[in-house]
Amino acid sequence: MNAKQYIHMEDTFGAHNYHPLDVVISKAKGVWVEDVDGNRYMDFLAAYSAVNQGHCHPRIMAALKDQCDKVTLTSRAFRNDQWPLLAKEATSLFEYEMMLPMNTGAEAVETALKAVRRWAYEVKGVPDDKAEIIVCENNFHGRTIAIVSFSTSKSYRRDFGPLTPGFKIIPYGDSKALKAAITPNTAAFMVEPIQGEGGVDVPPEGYLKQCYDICKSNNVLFVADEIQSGLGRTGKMFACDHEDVKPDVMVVGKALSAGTVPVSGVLASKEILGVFKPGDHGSTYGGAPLGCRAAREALKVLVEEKLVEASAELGDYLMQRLKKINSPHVDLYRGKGLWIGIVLKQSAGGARRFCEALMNEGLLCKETHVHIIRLAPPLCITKEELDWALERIEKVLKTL
Ligand code: IF1
Repeated sequence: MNAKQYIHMEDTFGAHNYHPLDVVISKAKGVWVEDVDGNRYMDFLAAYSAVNQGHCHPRIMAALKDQCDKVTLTSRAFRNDQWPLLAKEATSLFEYEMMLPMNTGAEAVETALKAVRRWAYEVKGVPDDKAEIIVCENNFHGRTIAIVSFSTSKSYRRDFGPLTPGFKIIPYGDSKALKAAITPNTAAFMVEPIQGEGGVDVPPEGYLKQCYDICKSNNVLFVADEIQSGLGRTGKMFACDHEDVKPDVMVVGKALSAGTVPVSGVLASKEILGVFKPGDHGSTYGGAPLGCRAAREALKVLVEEKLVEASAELGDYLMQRLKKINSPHVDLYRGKGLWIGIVLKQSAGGARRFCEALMNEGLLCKETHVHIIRLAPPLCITKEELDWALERIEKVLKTL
C-alpha cells in the first residue's frame, strides 16, 4: 500500500480526533524516520518528547525483546521482579522516597490529584470534599474528564460536561496570583515548569521558586507536571532543577519509557504516597514487567549517554543559531535546552504552512496554537544533524 491508501484507510475507519501531517511513518532509528514510500525525515518533535533517547534505541530494544521472552504482565495481584528494581532505581535517580507506577501521563496526573486531595483530608485536615487544587491558565495535563475540567482550552472541554469541581485557575507566570488564590482548603498547586501545549512558554525567572516558597509557607503541596519537560528535555533532568526547586510531587511519563510501551509515574514522599492503601488506586498495566524493564533501560541510557548534558549544550547551540536567522516572519524564539518554540508574527499566516514546508524539506515538526512552531528533537541528536536541520529551518523561514 502507498501513503495515499494508508491515509484514506485511516480517515475512513479511524476517528478524526487529530489533524496529522500526511507522512506515513513505517520505520525509525535515532533521530531519523522513514515513510512507507522510502522517504527519510529528521524527527524534530520526538513524539512530544517521548523519544528523548531516540527512536528504537538498540539497548532499549534489546531489553524489551529479552523481557518479552520472560514475562510481560502479571498485574499487581502478584509481584514481579522488575517493578521493585524500577522503583528503587527511579527513586534513587530522582531523589524521592517512593514511586507509584501508571501508564499514560493523564493517569499519572490523575494519581497525583487523588494523592494531594487525600493528603489534604488526612494530613492537612481540610474538611470533607472541600479540597481545592490550583492550576494555571493554558495548562495541558491530559485528556481525562477531571483534567479537561480545568483546561482553559474550549475545544478540550466543550460538551464533555458535567465537569469536575475543585479546581481554581490562575494566570501562568504570576506568583502573586498564586498567593492570592490560596485558602485554608488548598491542597496543592499543580504546574508545568514550562508550558508545552501553551507554546513552549517559559515563565519569568524565579517564578517556580517563588511559587514553591509560597506553597511551603501555606502548607500547600507543589506538584510539578514534568511529563514533557522532564528527563533532560530542558537541559536539566527536570525543568524545576533550573531553579533548584524540589517539588513535593513529581509527575513523569513520556520519555520514561523512551517511546516504547507507555510508562508513567508519580514520585513523592512516604507521607504523600502513603495515603494510598491496598485497593485504593491502581492499574492493570501499571508496574508491568515489560514497561518497568523498558523504563529501567531508558533511564540508564539517559544517564550513561549523558543526554541531559547534551540537551543543555546542543540546545544553547540551536538557540544561538536560530537567533541569527534573519526572517521577516519570526517574532521571537523561546525555550530551554532542546525545546524551542518559534513564535511567528500574525502576518506569517500561521505555523502550519511552515511545518508543511519543513516536512517537504525532510524535517518533521509540529505547530502549536496557530503561530508557534515547536522544535524538540531527540536528545541523541548530533551537532552535524542539528546543522542539517538548521539549514532547512533557515531556508523555510527565509523563503516562505
Ligand atoms: C495529545 C499537547 C504536547 C503533557 C503534559 C500530561 C500529558 C501531556 C505536560 C498527558 C501530554 C501530549 C499529548 C498529546 C499531545 C501532547 C502535547 F500538545 F497536547 F500538549 F506534548 F505538547 N502533561 N502531551 O504534555 O500525557 O496522557 O498523553 O500520556 O493529547 O494530543 P498522556
